[in-house]
Order: sequence, then structure tokens, then C-alpha cells
Amino acid sequence: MFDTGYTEQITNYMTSGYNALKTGKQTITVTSDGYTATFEVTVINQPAFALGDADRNGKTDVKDATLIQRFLAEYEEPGDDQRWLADADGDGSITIDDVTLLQMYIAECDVTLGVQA
Ligand SMILES: [Ca+2]
Ligand SMILES: [Ca+2]
Repeated sequence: MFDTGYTEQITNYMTSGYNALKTGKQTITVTSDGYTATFEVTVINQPAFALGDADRNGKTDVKDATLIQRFLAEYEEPGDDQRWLADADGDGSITIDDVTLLQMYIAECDVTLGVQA
């Protein structure tokens, strides 16, 4: 990356990488006319539900772990916010690791949601 000092107002652009439901640092990519620029932003608004609360009932418990297993088994399709809520370790995808981490969290093991074990 380099900075030419050249500035142009762009109106025809696309952005990607922004997830309003995810707090913390996010990298947004803006694409226009074949040029891309990335910005790092920090989202501080708290989402409506806590990470791991996949069924959005305000509690993080074994029902959430069960629901995430249902997502994994494709019995149920997670909504956009549920994709984030169910991603207990915050690595961007819903896997059995999220179920395991959530179960450990529920069992009051020394784990932190949003951090990969
Ligand atoms: Ca719940
Ligand atoms: Ca995950």
C-alpha cells in the first residue's frame, strides 16, 4: 500500500466486510473502478444479544448449544444475527468447536466466548 496524496470523491463504490452485529475491530473493503481501499473500524455498539445466545432468549445455556448443533446438522437455518451469535469462538464460522466452547462456558470452565480455545 502507498499513498499518492491524490484524493477523489467517489460515488460509485461497493463496500464489504462490515458486520453491524459484530463489535470490535472490523476491516471494511471499499471497491470502486477497480481500486480497492481497506479501512479498519471499531464497532462499539453492543448487539442485542450476548455471544452464544443463539436462540436469542437473553440467556446463554444448553439450549443454545443444542440449537447450534441443529445449525450444524442443517436441521435449522440460522438468521444473520444467529450466525454471529452461534459463532461462540468468533472465528467466523459455525463449527463443532463453537458447541464445545459454549458447553464449556455453560459448565463454568475457564473459557471466554469470542476467543478461540
Ligand atoms: Ca439462549
Ligand atoms: Ca466458530
